[in-house]
Amino acid sequence: MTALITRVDAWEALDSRGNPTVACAVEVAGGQGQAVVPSGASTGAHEAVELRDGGDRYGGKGVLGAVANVQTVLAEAVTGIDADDQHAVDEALRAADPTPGFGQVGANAVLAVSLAACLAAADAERVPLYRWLAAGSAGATPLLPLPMVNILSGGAHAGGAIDVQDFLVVPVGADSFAQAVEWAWRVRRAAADLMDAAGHGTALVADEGGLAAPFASNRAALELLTQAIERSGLAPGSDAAVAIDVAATQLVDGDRYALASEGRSLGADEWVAELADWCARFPIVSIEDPLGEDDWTGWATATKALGHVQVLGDDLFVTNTERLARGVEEGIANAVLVKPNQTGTVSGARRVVDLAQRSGYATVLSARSGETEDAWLADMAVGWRTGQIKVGSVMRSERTAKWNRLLRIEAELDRAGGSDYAGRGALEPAIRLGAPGAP
Ligand code: 2PG
Ligand code: MG
Repeated sequence: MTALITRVDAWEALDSRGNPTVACAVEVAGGQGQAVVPSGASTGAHEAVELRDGGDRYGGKGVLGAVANVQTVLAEAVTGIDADDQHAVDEALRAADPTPGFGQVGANAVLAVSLAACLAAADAERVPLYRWLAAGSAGATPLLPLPMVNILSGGAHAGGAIDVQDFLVVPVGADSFAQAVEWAWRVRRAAADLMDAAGHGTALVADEGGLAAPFASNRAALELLTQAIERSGLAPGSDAAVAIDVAATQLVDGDRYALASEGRSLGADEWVAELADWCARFPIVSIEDPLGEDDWTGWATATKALGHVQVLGDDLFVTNTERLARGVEEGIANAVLVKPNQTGTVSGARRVVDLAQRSGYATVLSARSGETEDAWLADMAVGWRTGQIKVGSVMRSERTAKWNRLLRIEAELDRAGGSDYAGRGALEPAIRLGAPGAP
């Protein structure tokens, strides 16, 4: 079948932080798709360009320019193209703006069209999006991802309450996605109880729905999360483990890393030694962005010292094949965070997943701190078999939209004969790769 693009429309919408963002609808022969793009706060310098208007409107964050670019140059570029061929759609978008990171028209404009076209193609084929996305790889069957769920927030998502940005629970011992969500919920509730008992407020939540408090130290937050796992009746490490996103680009202070909440500043080696000590004391299975986005030397040291756990590159790789290829070549990190808006097209994100999977790097598909009510990210994780997903907390509708979609997919597949859940196995490639003595 063909699904020729007949109409492209765009408008300015709001994301979960209340900032303007680009929304787009694409009509094809026999179907339609609509998408709203997310936006980060702890963004990497090497991400594709987010075009904002400046001026007074919405404090300079308006996206009417990006919307106009969709309505004119991008609509013209893709009209008449077969949306069944995502590569052709994304090539046309690229031809309309060949600058790096879509600097002219804005990657926010480009991603809105790329996603809406993908959704329209699936709609025209009358298949769920995850099946449509899986169809791109020979023999790929849907795989429910292991979730990483935000419990405590700091950094740019919580007014700097603490330095490390995300403290997450990973229900590694759960047998299904639904059980993993219930376990994460239990840990979240236990963490709130412990924080209430310690006199920290829990009514207000951070950008991704995480709890936030001015803990005495980053270690104190790790201690609380580990206690919350125990208090939930789960075994720390085997049932539920811990992941952190340091988002260390935000901590860079010259050639040092500043822990403002602890009043300390550490050199890269000292900082990596501290992280290794955390790994020895707490059931940590994954560390994202332990070093800054351009500190390749520090990253090499970190991979050697911490490579027995998942070492995950977000601001380092920015969903960019060239940067990931350099990481693979130099043995830096062992996993990649994939955020479609860091690269601008569905195909661009897919290429990064493919390169990672070919290279033995684990993949974690991720939402942004500024999210939308869309759920396509859930289908992408299942269809592309990313194995892991990070969406934020188990509350706030922009987060639950993704969890709820995954719960529905699992239930549907179970009714149809059985679902496949990545579970504990999702973390194993990274752990094997990084194990001392591994090739
Ligand atoms: C991250 C994301 C999501 P942001 O750093 O991984 O937690 O945050 O969207 O602000 O970059
Ligand atoms: Mg990150």
